[in-house]
Amino acid sequence: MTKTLDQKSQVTDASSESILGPLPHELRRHLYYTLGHHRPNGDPTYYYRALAYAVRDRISDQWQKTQDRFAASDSRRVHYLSLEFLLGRSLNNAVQNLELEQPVREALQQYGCHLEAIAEEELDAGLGNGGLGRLAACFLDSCANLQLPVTGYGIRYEFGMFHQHIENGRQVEDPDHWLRDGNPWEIERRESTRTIKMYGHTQRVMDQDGAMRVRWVATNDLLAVPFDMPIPGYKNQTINTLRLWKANTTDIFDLEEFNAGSYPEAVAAKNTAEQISMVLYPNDASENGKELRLKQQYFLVSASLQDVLAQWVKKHGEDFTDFGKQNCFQLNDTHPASAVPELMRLLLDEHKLDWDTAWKITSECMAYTNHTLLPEALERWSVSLFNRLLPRLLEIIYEINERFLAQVDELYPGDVELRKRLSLIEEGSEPHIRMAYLSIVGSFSVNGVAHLHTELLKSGLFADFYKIWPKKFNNKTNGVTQRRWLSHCNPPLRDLLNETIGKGWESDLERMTALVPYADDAEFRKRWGEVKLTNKRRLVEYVKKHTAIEFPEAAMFDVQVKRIHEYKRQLLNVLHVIHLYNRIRRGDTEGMVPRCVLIGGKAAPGYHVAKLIVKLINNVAAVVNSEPKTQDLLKLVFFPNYRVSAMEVICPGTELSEQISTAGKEASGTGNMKFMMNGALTIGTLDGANIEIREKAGAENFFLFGLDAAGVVKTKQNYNPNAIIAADAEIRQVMELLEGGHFNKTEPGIFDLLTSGLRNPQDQWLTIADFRSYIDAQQVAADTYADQDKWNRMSILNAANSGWFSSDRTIKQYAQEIWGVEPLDS
Ligand code: HBZ
Repeated sequence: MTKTLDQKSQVTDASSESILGPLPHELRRHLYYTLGHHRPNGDPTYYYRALAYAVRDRISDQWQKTQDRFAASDSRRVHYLSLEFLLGRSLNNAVQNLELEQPVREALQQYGCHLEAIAEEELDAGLGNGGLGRLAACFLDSCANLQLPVTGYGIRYEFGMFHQHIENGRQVEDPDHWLRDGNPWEIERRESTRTIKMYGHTQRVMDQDGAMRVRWVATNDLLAVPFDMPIPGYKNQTINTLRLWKANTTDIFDLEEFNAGSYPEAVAAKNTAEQISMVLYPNDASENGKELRLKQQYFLVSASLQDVLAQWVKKHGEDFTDFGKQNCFQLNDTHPASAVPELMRLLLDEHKLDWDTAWKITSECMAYTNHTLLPEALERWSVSLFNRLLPRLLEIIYEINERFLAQVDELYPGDVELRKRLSLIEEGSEPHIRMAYLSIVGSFSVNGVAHLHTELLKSGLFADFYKIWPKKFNNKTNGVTQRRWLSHCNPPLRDLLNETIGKGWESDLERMTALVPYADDAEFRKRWGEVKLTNKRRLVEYVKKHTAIEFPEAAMFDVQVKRIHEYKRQLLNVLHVIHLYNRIRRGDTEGMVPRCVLIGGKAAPGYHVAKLIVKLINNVAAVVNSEPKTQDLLKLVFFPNYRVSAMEVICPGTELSEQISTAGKEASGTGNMKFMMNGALTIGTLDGANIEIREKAGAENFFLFGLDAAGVVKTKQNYNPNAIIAADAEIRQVMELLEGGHFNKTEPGIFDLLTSGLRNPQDQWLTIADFRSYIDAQQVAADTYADQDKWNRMSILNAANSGWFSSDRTIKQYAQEIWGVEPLDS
């Protein structure tokens, strides 16, 4: 029966001191009184929302306690600044981490609902593009798991990553209004609102203490309102915080306008301010230089730094002696790089420190992570834009640059070329600020995200800086959280692991090595295969629901899901599918292993070639899937609207993971790690973290192909794709099908841009150079698959050796080697 709220004795789970009733009661209460839904009609969205509130309530006490613990401690604190946090769904993660699965299932029973169906109602929090944003989310999870005092700071975009649907084979974007029905996971904290300045100009004035100080005046101000989201640790009573800022006007009523009778105009101004947190920029590998994007970056940075400083002042007053030792800001790529001049500004202009003191503090607490070597992704902001929007910051950047170049002069007197190369300002008709350089100069740590990537940074892109400050540079190979990416998304495998090696792997993935001996156990290999089959069946249903294509379950499930980009070479994958199709057509099917190829991912809306690749995949799929001869031998689908929650179904059912980027281009990759944990084998190049995956799994358990990074550089000097095509009959036939219009009979010429790119000696991605080697490696994979027992053995060894790729390991390294923070036990 319904119990009263203050019957403490009836609390059944985590929050023993709280005033909460039993979960079934709380679910009903939220359904009736929070949502006003007194006559449940079976609409699952209401159950989802009521359940989310009930679960959030259970988080609340522990959340407060964790924050109190952080505030009371003198430990160094970390602030992870990122323009993106690709969280996905929160409900199941919270239910599992808080050990609420049983009570939740029971509570839902009263309405005849299943947790799985209700969880499907939650919209993904898609506040990120891809790897970089998802990494930030995995990191927060691991920080909470390890009880580290780390807060995430980001933007509460009203519209997250666009939704993708396919029309006539082409990508169409739809807005992602994920907040439409409210967000039960957030709590607004109006009391911590901050004011952000933009535009205006600077003045030099004599302060009361006789010092000359700069004032940034005549600014256009706006407000940053924080919304906190809980980040629950795994069964450890720790709840960390992700603080997301929403932009607002300082005052709805601009008094002057109001008094002049322009009430509507005054209210309309609200729009301009709110635009700043309106939408996530959907580019994952290029900068577009838009003013609104710079506003977003500065908005996040200024609000977050002010927040941290306000908390500092509350505890220590205006004594900043230890601020740099007690705080660390981790910059997730250069997007929040204006944190360097902004912290300087706040310390100089607001807190009245002198330059040397302020600089010592700033460069003691900033750390920068680089995620790309691609030149088009390196951020540069035009000086004139910066000057207009953030005039005070530009002055500070100039001064940082002057002092830095003076240091360079001392080290390398008279080396004018070096001075030019290292300057934070790139000269030219339109001078630009090099944000990566600003980040390096302003930070005590610079890291890459996989071993190869860091080595390439040191020897290439940042070589001059590496020469000056070798100790600043370090590697932190990425990782992913095994809670979401194994335990929660793959219950059949979770159960088998628990039964076989015990439960500890969920917070210590290295324990997976206990599986190694089981690779030699025939009975276990069989069970391993059965688990995979269960997951494949789930994926079959999912694919059928979203594409109407039915994958035969006995086929090899071959998957490439990631953003669509030329360097990731989805095109190479398609060429291979065309090759298999061509073999089938000519009757060369002897010993052919049935294969289902799934490709998914979003193309940046302005990236024409990537969108054309999506179209090609869809067109090839249409032909392949309707050809009677391919029958159950070959299927291709483009999976629409790939996102975090889709990966949670795709990953467990995948057998072959495609990691086929041009060597030297993929900084790390993280999907590769999720697949490995779930027992997929990788076909891949020696790029990013693939190299480490192969080392850990053993070369014999990895399908390697293609040029390595050095080979790529060398091949480019004398690349002749046309000669390769001419000399290889199978490759030639693939090109003939493509160029003959076989996949675009009603739309002649539409793929010419792609085929001429493949044939171009200047093709940066060397697709044709790696094609033969790829075909051969795919054949080895197929031959291996034909021996299921052997395949299962290799699959077990991949999962068993995936411990290194837990983000817990990555975060321990950040904590020890960069941040200098220790766990704060509950
Ligand atoms: O970061 C990715 C890398 O491509 C991938 O190799 C790596 O594993 C991952 C995590 O370290 N980079 C991105 O995802 N980058 C972006 O999404 C991006 C977003 C906005 C930009 C530029 C890049 O303006």
